[in-house]
Formats: sequence, structure tokens, C-alpha cells
Amino acid sequence: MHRDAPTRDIDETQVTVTPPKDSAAGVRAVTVALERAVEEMGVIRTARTLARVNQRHGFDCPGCAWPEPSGHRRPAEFCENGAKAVAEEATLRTVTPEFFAEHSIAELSDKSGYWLGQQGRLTHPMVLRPGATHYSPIEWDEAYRLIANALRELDSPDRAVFYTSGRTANETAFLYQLLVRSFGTNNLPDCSNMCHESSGTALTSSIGIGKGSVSIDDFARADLIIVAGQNPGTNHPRMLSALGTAKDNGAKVIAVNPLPETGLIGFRDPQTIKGLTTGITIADDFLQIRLGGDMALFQGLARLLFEAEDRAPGTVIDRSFVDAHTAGFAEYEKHIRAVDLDLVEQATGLTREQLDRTARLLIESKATIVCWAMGLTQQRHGVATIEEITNLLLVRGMIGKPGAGVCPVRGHSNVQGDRTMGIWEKMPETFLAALDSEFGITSPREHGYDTVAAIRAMRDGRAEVFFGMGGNFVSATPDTEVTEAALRGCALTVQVSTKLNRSHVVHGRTALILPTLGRTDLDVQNGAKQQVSVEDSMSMVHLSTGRLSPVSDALRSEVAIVCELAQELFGPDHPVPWARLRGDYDAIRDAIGRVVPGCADYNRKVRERNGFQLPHPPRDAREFRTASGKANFAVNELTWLPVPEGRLILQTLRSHDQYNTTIYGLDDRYRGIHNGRKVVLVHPDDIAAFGFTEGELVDLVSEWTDGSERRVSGFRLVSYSTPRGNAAAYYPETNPLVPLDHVAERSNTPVSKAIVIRLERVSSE
Ligand SMILES: Nc1nc2c(c(=O)[nH]1)N[C@H]1C(S)=C(S)[C@@H](COP(=O)(O)OP(=O)(O)OC[C@H]3O[C@@H](n4cnc5c(=O)[nH]c(N)nc54)[C@H](O)[C@@H]3O)O[C@H]1N2
Ligand SMILES: Nc1nc2c(c(=O)[nH]1)N[C@H]1C(S)=C(S)[C@@H](COP(=O)(O)OP(=O)(O)OC[C@H]3O[C@@H](n4cnc5c(=O)[nH]c(N)nc54)[C@H](O)[C@@H]3O)O[C@H]1N2
Ligand SMILES: [Mo]
Repeated sequence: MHRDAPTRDIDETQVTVTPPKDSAAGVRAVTVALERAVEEMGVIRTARTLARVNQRHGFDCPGCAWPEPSGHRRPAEFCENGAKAVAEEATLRTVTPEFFAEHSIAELSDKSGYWLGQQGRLTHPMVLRPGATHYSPIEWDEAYRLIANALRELDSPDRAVFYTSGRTANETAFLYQLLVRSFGTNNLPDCSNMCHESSGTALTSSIGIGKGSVSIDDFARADLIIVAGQNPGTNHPRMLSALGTAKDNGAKVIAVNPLPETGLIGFRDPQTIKGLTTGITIADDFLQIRLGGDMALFQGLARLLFEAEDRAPGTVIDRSFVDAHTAGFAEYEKHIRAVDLDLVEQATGLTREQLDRTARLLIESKATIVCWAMGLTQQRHGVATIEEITNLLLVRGMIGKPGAGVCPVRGHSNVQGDRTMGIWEKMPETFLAALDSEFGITSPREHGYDTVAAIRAMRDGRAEVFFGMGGNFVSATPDTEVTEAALRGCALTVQVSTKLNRSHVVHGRTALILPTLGRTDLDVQNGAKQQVSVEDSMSMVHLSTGRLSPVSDALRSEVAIVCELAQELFGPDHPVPWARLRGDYDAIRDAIGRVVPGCADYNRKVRERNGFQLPHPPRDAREFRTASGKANFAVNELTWLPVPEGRLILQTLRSHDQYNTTIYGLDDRYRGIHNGRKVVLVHPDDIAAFGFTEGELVDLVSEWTDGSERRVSGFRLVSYSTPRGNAAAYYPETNPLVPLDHVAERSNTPVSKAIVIRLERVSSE
């Protein structure tokens, strides 16, 4: 057992590279998961904890938002990376006031995010006073007074920003947005702005609701599943089990990705004995697409469908669906028929044969699901690309029928729930009106800042208080230098956190760390055990119950922190009964039931065996609540990413050993990268063409349209299977390269998957 935190930081000279793995999970995944868990929390706590992940009376895995199976749950309903996420939170290592007395801010800001996170759970509220070199302890009441005073001193509530990360449970999210709106602003940026905002924007405009239309059981009924821009082997490992079941039932799976991601190509299901010993190949076909080529792919496929319809009229297009339920078909057909297939080949890097083969599968399939994640959303034309997916499914009548539909696969375990509960800078009038009438407040109506707008506002001095409900704003956001300067310009930064991260050491003139309970921790208020609720990627809402004794008595629940701050800020005469809500989460759920659409009778429904599924009109009844009252075909000019001469297009992605900015370890096992993270994956012919050799250290220099450049230094060149002209490196080390203004059209999501860079030999070498 090694419960002491590592004292040594990453040594990037130790990186080693081995061939990528040909199958994911299997026995190795189980042993890695257990080793990591025992190291962090010991044998007994490990056994007690992992047995309760995703069980009916247990807690929701803080890993990803993939749903639990609706029927039988296996004893181990978690995966290697879920176990790592749990171990990271349930660790017995602690970061105490003594730790902060020992380490100055200057010293901590030289450490990597990995080192900071590995030190353990935060145990005590801490303050950094103006000019101080170290954080020192502060009592909770004084911390609340400090925040309330800073907020009251602002000229306008809009000079404060309230960020949320997607771990936050529904009860906290609901109260937090209530506090923020009672205070008088809609400045509620969240991690979703950087994540699936493009999906929400596209789906709302196409089908009238920004959420996916499939349920977990649809996977067992599908004929064809396309997985585009997603690496489930690492980021949603339990999805591989669902894909495995689909294949057992005869489904075909197509992977669309610039990289041959391990789980998609080979998979050994660690939850079945058979799976452990005999792996299967998930993807029947692998389309190794160029970065940003997906819009061309889906338009090209649509054109092939129209051509097939011409050859055999009445067999490809679902006329009755199109006529009854959609608008804009004629314009769409006209546009698609003119799509140039040569251009599609160029944009995607795929052959005509591959396109024809895929189109044939689409035509043969009676039930098609398309899944996607960050590879599609974090593109400049991400919204349009997702509209093209919807178009293609609408042509075939594949929405609102068993085994078919759109499936954006969410990231953070409750990111979808937070939105449902009102964490959004532009909640609709119906929600705000219901909130106002429930509580007797007047919510502001003017839209607030999203993540990128919030950074601009802090940069330009238009916002000066930053409050983070979880997450790691400084490391997760683009343009690190600009963002860090923006945060440093604030009068006050507050982080409600479980673990130490860079957002604690890049701070405003005054800074607070408020340590909170995590998903696995026992939460007792007024002598009674409390539960929280969460929503998964497929709109299932259920309870989550933590049971571990917290590592420190000084921790408070997120709900308590919000309510206590609100009491301090608004005083005793505020119309919201903060004290009552804090003491009884059922009372919060009663209010949710009256305010949030689809949540009537919430307290009873979340207690049902599998929880309940929120309504989704297209899924449930082929009802489309758009302005036209129909599902809208969208017409988009074909956009793709030609690679400028002498340049590469870089995507920033996750290794197998991280959770966003939380770095668990230094082993991207499936891709064969070990002991370090500063690598850049490039096609061998590009390495040679630029006159480099594999293993050499290079600087990555990003070039932006205004002529400005951004640089990160000392990345090792790794030759890897990716299309020519494309490259890949890990997030968040490469976030300094993403210009703040490089955002997706219509969703304002940072374009983290397409950054024009050049390679330069490291000057010091
Ligand atoms: N263990 C673990 N689990 C996680 C997370 C984690 O960090 N660790 N993060 C969580 C969160 S918040 C999220 S949002 C999800 C993220 O889940 P993913 O979206 O799977 O995460 P990324 O690592 O960003 O991987 C993007 C994938 O898209 C591919 N891609 C990149 N650009 C393109 C493109 O232009 N076209 C196509 N077709 N493919 C492309 C990349 O090669 C890669 O396979 O995972 C969640 N789950
Ligand atoms: N370049 C690039 N940038 C990206 C991305 C990318 O692919 N490339 N992906 C984007 C995406 S998809 C996302 S979702 C964002 C993620 O952005 P965030 O959600 O802001 O980042 P995380 O790394 O998930 O946050 C980790 C921190 O959350 C805190 N935490 C963990 N659990 C809890 C809890 O239960 N309560 C509280 N209060 N705090 C907790 C811990 O202190 C931990 O350090 O990053 C985005 N940034
Ligand atoms: Mo995400």
C-alpha cells in the first residue's frame, strides 16, 4: 500500500513508446483498476466502495455519463476508469492546513496538475489574503462573509461569474442557479459550453430538444451503430459492453475516427468470463477520417442515399416519415444532390469504395444509431456537422423508433442533469417564470456569459469575482496564458473543490478554497442521511447515495455551502427558505418537482427501481417542438479543413490515465505511451517530410488568423497511425495553443480538435 502522495513530479525525459494495444479492457484493466484503488484507499475501503458503484442503492459512478443497464446489473457495474475516478475521490491521502503552511503558492504553481491532484483530498477551508504567499485556514462563517461582502460591493451582479463543472448533482445545481439568479445575474457558464454545447444547439434546432433520442435498450435492437469522434475504450468503457450486446444481436458497428482507437477495434469484456478470455472486434469497419471531415462524410453519404433511391424508388427514403414529420426536405435534397463526391473524398481522406460500403449499410439497416462526442462537437463547424447526422437519420425515418436515433455521449456524470436544473446562461422564459413563481424572486432575463464570454469579461475588467462550483476552470479552458491573466485580474476567486488543482494556485487578489463532499461521501444534514440525484446521457434520473466517512469533519456538502452562502448574502428575510432546503434534500426535490419540466412528483419517481426517464417528445411520440412544429432539415455549405502547406492540424485529446484535467497516472496504455505526457502523435511520412526523426523534441507553434502565435515547448515526436496532415496531443498541456476566439459557429465551443500548428526544433537542443 502506498498511501503517501508522490513527492516527485513528472519527468518527461522518461517517456517510453511501445506499439499500441490491439484490444481494450480484459484482465489487465481489472488489475490496474484494483491496484490503483488499493493504493489510494486501502483494501477495506476499496472493497466497500467498488461494490457500490452504479448499484441500485449505491452511488452513481463519478466517471462518465454512460447509463446503467435497465435490467440485470452485474456485481461489478464499473470499469477500469470508473474505478480510477472513484479511487481518486475516495483516497485517504489528504491536503491539510499543514500542507499549505509548508508549500507556498509560488512553489505550488511550478507543480504539474498531476502532482497537485495526487496530493489528496482537501480537508479545510483555506484563504489566500491579498499579498500573502501561503494559503491559511479560515472558518466557514468568515469565508461566507468574505464572499458576500465582495459580491455586495460589485456595481452590478453581472460583474460576477458562477462556473459549474458536471459532477455537481441535481440538488446542488438547482439551488446554485437559484442563488445566482436571486443575486441577479445569468452568468452561469459551465463545462458543457466546452463539451456538448454544439450537440445541444444542433439538436434543438433540428428536433426541438437538445438531448439524445435513444435509450440503453435501443442498443440491443439496432442494426447499425456509427461511433464518430469518440474514444469509448478510454472515456466510456461501459459503452463497449452495450456495443458488444448489440453485436451479439447482429448489429454492425462503424468507427469514424482519425485514430484506430483500441477499444473500438478490439475489446475484451471484463464483466463476463467469456469476454475476459476471448476478445471481440467491435468495429466491423473503420473509417480513418481526416480531422474535421465528418460534415463532408455525412453529406456524401446522404448523396449516395439519394442516388440509391433513384435506382430503386421507394426503397431508401422514408417518405411517409419525411412527409408527416419534417420540414425543409426539398431544399435539403436539392443541396445534397449537388454535393461533389470528389470533394468528399478529399475532405474525408476516404475512398469512394468506403463511402459506398457505408451507404449500403445505412440502406440495409432498419434501425440506425449515430453516437458522437468531442471529435465532432469541438470543431468550428461542429453544430452543422451534427445537423448533418440528424438530416441523414431523418431521411431514413430513424428518430422516434426502437433501435434508432441520435446519441450524443455526454462526458461528466451529471453534466446533462445540471442543464436540466437550470445551469445555463440562457435558460428559457418558461423555466425562469416557474422559478420566480415558486420562490417569489425576480430572475434576470438578460442572457449571461458562457465560458468563453466569461473569460473575455474577466480579461477586459468587466467581471471581477469568479466562483467555481467544482471543475478546474484555469486548466480546462482555452488560451491558458490569456485565461490565467484574466483570473489573476479578479478581486476574488472562490473554488468549491474536492482536490487541489491549478485553479487554486492561479488566483484573484483574494482566493478561497472551500472543500466539499464528493459523490462517494456520506452526507448527513440535521442528523439524517441525505441522497442526491443525477441524470445520465439518456435522460434517466436516479438517486445516488454516498457512504464513505469523509476524510475530514470540516468538509461541507455542496448543498450546505450554497445555502449557507445564500443566508449570509441575502439575510434572514429572503423569500427562499434556505435553511430548510439545506437540512432536508427532499424539500429541494419537492421544489424541483414544481419548477423543472418533466420532474413532477420528483421525490417519488427518483426512488423507483431504476429511477425515471425524462420526457423526450421526438423519442416518445415523434413530436418535434421546433418553430415549424416539425423536425427541420438543415442546409449547410460543405465545410472542411484543408491542411495549409507545411502545417499540421492538431487535435487535443485524453490519455487513458486522466479524467479531464485530473491526471491519474502517466500511462496511455492502449496507445503505447508510458511515463509521460508531452508527446505529439504524427504520421511517419509527415515526420520525415518535415525533416524530423521520431523521438525528437519539438515545439508546437499554433498560428491564428490575426497573425498571433502560441507555443508549447518540448514535445516528443511519436510516429502514429493518423491521416497525413493531422496530429494529436494531450489536453490540458496543449490548451495554451487554442486561441480564445477559435470557437465553433453558433455554440461558441472552443475548437480543441482543430488547431493549425507548425513544428519547430526545440531551440535549446
Ligand atoms: N476516463 C475518462 N473518462 C472520461 C473523461 C476523461 O477524461 N477520462 N472525460 C469525460 C468527458 S467530460 C467527456 S466530454 C468525454 C470525452 O470523450 P471523447 O470525446 O471520447 O474524448 P476525447 O479524448 O476528446 O476523444 C475524442 C475522440 O474523437 C476523435 N476525433 C478527434 N477529432 C475528430 C474528427 O474531426 N472527426 C472524428 N470522426 N473523430 C475525431 C479522436 O481521435 C478521439 O478518439 O469523456 C468523459 N469520460
Ligand atoms: N484542449 C481541450 N480542452 C478541453 C477539452 C478538450 O478535449 N481539449 N475538453 C473540454 C471538456 S469536454 C470539458 S467537460 C472540460 C472539463 O472541465 P472541468 O469540468 O472544469 O474540469 P475537470 O478536470 O473535470 O475538474 C476537475 C476538478 O473538479 C473538482 N471536483 C471533482 N469532483 C468534485 C465534486 O464532486 N464536487 C466539487 N465541487 N468539485 C469536484 C476537483 O477539485 C478536480 O480538480 O474541459 C474542456 N477543455
Ligand atoms: Mo466534457
